[in-house]
Amino acid sequence: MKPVITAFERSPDGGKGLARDMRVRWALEEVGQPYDVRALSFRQMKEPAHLALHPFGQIPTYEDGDLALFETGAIVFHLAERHAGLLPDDAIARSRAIMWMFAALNTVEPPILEFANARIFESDKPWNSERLPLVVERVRARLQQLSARLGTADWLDGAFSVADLMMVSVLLRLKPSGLLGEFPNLSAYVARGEERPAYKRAFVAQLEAFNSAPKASG
Ligand code: GTB
Repeated sequence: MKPVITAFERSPDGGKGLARDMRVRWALEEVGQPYDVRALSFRQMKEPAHLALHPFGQIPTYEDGDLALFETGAIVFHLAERHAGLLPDDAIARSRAIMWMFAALNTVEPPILEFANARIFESDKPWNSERLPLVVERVRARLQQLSARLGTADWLDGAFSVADLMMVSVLLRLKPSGLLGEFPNLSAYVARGEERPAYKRAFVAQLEAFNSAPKASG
């Protein structure tokens, strides 16, 4: 039996691969694990059957036999532990890769999410024009630090790992804003991630799902 993940029936990003099922798809592709997708409408995400799997009524989830997981970081970490290819063999390098995966989720992503929320949900608020520059500065500061650490390296810590999968996924959310373009080494880093065959397969799969979904979703 193949593992099953959940995803938006029709992602609000229009198939740009920004919803978090993309991170799980990418990890599954990197380790060569075939999977099935259960597509959910917004209504289905809040129904008891899905809430039993995901207490917050969100995607993605991951089911494999007796195991059911929610939280993208936990799912991707689980895949990286169970399969070869996403974590170094050396125990110390492995801990560092896990550290970077947490850094992506806990240190780099929060200001990026705040920025996305400010642009999407707060653009009509009278205080937005004062707040937005502060939020942008917080993102820029994090990018500056990350850019300085990455330097001229291809990946965060040696070979490509789950750390890069997560960090590239987090940074991709910034692509339309132009902020990433201020840091050429980060732009090139993200492009390297997008060039990976596993990323491309995952991207095509989510785009095909978007294109074949019914236009109106309940
Ligand atoms: N911490 C959880 C995790 O990492 O798994 C967060 C999961 C989450 O935010 N899921 C979102 C969701 O289910 C989809 S990915 N939202 C519906 C809800 O909460 O009711 C976040 C997302 C959504 C849309 C875009 N986009 O359109 O660009 C990008 C990212």
